[in-house]
Amino acid sequence: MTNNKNVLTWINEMKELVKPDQVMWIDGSEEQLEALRATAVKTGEMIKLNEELLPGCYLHRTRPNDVARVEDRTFICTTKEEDAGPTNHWCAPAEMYKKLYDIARGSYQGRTMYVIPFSMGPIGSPLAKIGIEVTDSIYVVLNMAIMTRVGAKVLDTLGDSNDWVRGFHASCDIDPEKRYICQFPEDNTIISVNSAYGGNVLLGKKCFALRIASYQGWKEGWMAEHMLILGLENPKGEVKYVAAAFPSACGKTNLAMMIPPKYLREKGYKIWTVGDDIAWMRIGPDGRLYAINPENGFFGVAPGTNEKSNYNALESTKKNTIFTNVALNLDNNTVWWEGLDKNPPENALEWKGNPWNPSMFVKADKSTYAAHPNSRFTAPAVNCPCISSEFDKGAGVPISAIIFGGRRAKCTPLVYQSKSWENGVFIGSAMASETTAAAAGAVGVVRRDPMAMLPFCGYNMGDYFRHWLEMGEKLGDKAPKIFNVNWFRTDDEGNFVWPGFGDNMRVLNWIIDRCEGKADATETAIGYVPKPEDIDLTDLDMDMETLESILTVDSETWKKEAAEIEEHYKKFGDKLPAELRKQLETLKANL
Ligand code: OXD
Ligand code: MN
Repeated sequence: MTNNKNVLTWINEMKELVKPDQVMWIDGSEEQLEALRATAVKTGEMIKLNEELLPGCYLHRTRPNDVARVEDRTFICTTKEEDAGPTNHWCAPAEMYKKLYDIARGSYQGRTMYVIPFSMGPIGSPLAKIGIEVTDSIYVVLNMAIMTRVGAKVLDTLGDSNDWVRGFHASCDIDPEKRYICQFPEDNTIISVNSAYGGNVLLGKKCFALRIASYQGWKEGWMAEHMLILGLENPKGEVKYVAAAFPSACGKTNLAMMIPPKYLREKGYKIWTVGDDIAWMRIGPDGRLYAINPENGFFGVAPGTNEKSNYNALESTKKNTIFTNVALNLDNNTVWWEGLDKNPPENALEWKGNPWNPSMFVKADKSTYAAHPNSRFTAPAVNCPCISSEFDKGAGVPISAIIFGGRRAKCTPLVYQSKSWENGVFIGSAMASETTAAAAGAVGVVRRDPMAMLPFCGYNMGDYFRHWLEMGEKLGDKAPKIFNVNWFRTDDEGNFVWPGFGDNMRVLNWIIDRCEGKADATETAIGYVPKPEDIDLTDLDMDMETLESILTVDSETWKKEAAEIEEHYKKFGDKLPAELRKQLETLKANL
């Protein structure tokens, strides 16, 4: 499929190392993918679901010890430890290559080596990048064929160039003790061994599109961010785009595909989804910041997804989707997960494949759930009813606003605008979210997750902050405005005050109006906060006092917050840009 010498040399090296029985190049044709689906069904790797109710859909189960990303086994392997920084696990490249090659040596014997050429971003887009993943898993091939653009066209576009990312995956024995997810940013290389779970093995996603790409962006002057991208259309038909970063469990996919409240829909407001997880952003010819979604599908968390919480995501999963670790309804050969509807199947297999019925469910005990809490759907983006017409164009969309957010019961107001780009970078660098009962460990503990990139930044986070500041200098007055939102403020009884979901559109409208100089705000110590009357509450059962209660900035709470940020900053040492320290000092003085 290619004469590219660098590609052929590397594939040969990998072949010599793992000794497959045969090599299959993924050409992207439907015939080849269909044959692979048939093979996977035959071997039991995938279960074909009801063709009438879920056409083209399959169920896959991972090993019970292989159900999530493994941050403690994820490494950034740079020559100098300092370049990986204080927030990443580091190992010297030579040592890690040796360890991984020793683990993977000969491990494809009796198996097929699949070679997947893939493009992150529309093929040929000036913002896109190419990778080649080698794997011994059909599940990986079929997921990559949904999540990225794969096939011969990618190699045609690559030509003789050596600008591509090497991704090597070996399932080995799925041994958690020998599981490693390693990025070698200086070599454009990723190696993942002993896992078969999506986030660890779909190497285009977190490994390339965030860890490797963030490093490339630092070196090449662009940005790879853990952000959704959405377009907000007003009744005049004008679309404004925003990019938003949230840590996990804060509703990123829901916001990306939100349905506006009825009164706004009737006026003609619409939301268009460009991406739900990753944004690659570059300065365009007009000096503005343009973003593409490098992915081609959604790798979404299934539990909690339903017609109300996210109609568009659910619709996206109704055809040509791979489900992982959800329950199988044996009566009609469809899938189910907690929170899908109120009709759990009476006759089912839970995510591990054991018999299950609703009487076995104990809410407090996750081990009784039918679907794994991190069970997933891999759905083609084209299935999404609100996919943006810009999604596939490759030119990128101009970003008017960047939004940071987290889950904070008390501290952070519903929304506020930073005072400048620098101040916005400060806000992003101090971003935090409270742990929930959904995860093991103490509830309400604040975890700092700068720009939601803590597990995904492929280099020293101090340098990453500096890169953000430099991008702002280049963008000058064309820079997007930076905001922070918090949908999770609670009242004295601990109930969420803001309704969230589609009603978040009310906040987005204020954000867009601020970008256009059309909305008012009050200047506070932390930034510009809307006056209660600036947020449209039409048709919402909420009074001004209640709204005001989640817009307040309490000095005492924020003094504690500033002290915590100071502590958080200590780990970056000399790498912390002086501008950010100055921002912190200014905040303290303002308070
Ligand atoms: C994540 C994901 O873990 O998108 O952030 O899967
Ligand atoms: Mn993510």
